[in-house]
Amino acid sequence: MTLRTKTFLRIDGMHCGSCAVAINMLLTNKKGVFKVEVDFDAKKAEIEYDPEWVKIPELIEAIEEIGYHATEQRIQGE
Ligand SMILES: [Cu+2]
Repeated sequence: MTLRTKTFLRIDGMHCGSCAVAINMLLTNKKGVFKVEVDFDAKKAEIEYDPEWVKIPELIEAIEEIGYHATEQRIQGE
């Protein structure tokens, strides 16, 4: 069975569009991540993933490892 969940991360420390591309590639290569959209202007990443395969703290750690700061944004009412 495949679960599909969507979450948003706030990402600090991006300087330009290629930072966003680097984060996008990093997350897209993770097992269990289906879709990533990183918005440099909004300092935000939208991630669709399977929580059975990958946990958000794991993704946050990977982002921190390449030098950015990420925090999960809980969607209100969900
Ligand atoms: Cu950059």
